[in-house]
Amino acid sequence: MTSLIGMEPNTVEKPSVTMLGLGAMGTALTRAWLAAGYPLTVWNRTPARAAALAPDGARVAGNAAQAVAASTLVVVCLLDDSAVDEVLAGVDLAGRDLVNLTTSTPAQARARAAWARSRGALYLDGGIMAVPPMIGVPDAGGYVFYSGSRALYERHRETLGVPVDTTYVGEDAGFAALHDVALLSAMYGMFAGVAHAFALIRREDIEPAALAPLLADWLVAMVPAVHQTADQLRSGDYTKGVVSPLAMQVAGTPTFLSTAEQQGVSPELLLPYFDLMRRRLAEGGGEEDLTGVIDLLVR
Ligand code: FVH
Repeated sequence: MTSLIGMEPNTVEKPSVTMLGLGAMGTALTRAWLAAGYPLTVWNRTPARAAALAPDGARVAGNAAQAVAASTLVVVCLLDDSAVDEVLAGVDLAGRDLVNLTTSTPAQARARAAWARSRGALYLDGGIMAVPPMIGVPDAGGYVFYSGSRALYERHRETLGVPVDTTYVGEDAGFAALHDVALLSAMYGMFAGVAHAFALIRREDIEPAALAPLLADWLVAMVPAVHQTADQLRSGDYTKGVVSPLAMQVAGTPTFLSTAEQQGVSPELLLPYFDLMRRRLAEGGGEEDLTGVIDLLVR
């Protein structure tokens, strides 16, 4: 007979979760909770997506109101804010802990928090920093920004952390969305630079696969500069620790533009940033880092 000495039977009941929205992300989240033994009630506009989860143990609700009634913790992961409006219109949210993982703007998140409060629900907004294959994979590096009710976050922290890590960024319900969009905006800026770099070699006898690791290593080497930017913004001294002054960098911009022209590549991704660099130089920021550009962006 197998000895149970030293083994804790898994007697702690896991809290039940209601999931509204079973697209790629909602399904991945649901599967991770089911795999960890959480009782799940699910609903989706297209019923087949909910039915597909029943064999794995999900209880399929007939409509959104029934799903919401099934658990205190209600997680919403829909396409956009107007889908949230449609799905939750007329649904009784009193006493529910509403966690909205639908991508939204900070203003939409704040309005949704007030809307939830007016219906007697606590509200937490989430910004997902992961793609579906990263969900349920502990070392994949994904996480969700949460903001809004700290009490709600603390109450469900363990459950919310099952599919993917969590990072709480404050009581302001708009902060999760703001952090989400800030990081993704930086990502798009980086992808724009990567697109320009590949375009430069496109017609040459250089394998993209040969450039890729050089590009990746260079970007990784440059990334720590964000800490110096933050330090300069905090102190207000944009010349602190400068290695490559703005004047020198602006002097180099014709080389980038001429190279683009010679390679038959449009400079349209670089020009807006170069224009801002020149404007800051004209204002007297020649000895500074690139940090002054930020002040030109903030209207
Ligand atoms: N997938 C990703 O890579 C990103 C990663 C970062 C975070 N996003 C955001 O997550 C939200 C959901 O994204 P998703 O990937 O699950 O999106 P879809 O697979 O397109 O599923 C959309 C679900 O929303 C339902 N839906 C859409 N409109 C309505 C509506 N008017 N009424 C009711 N439900 C609606 C849709 O239902 P159905 O088409 O299956 O009937 C899906 O359940 C999103 O905010 C991303 O920005 C994902």
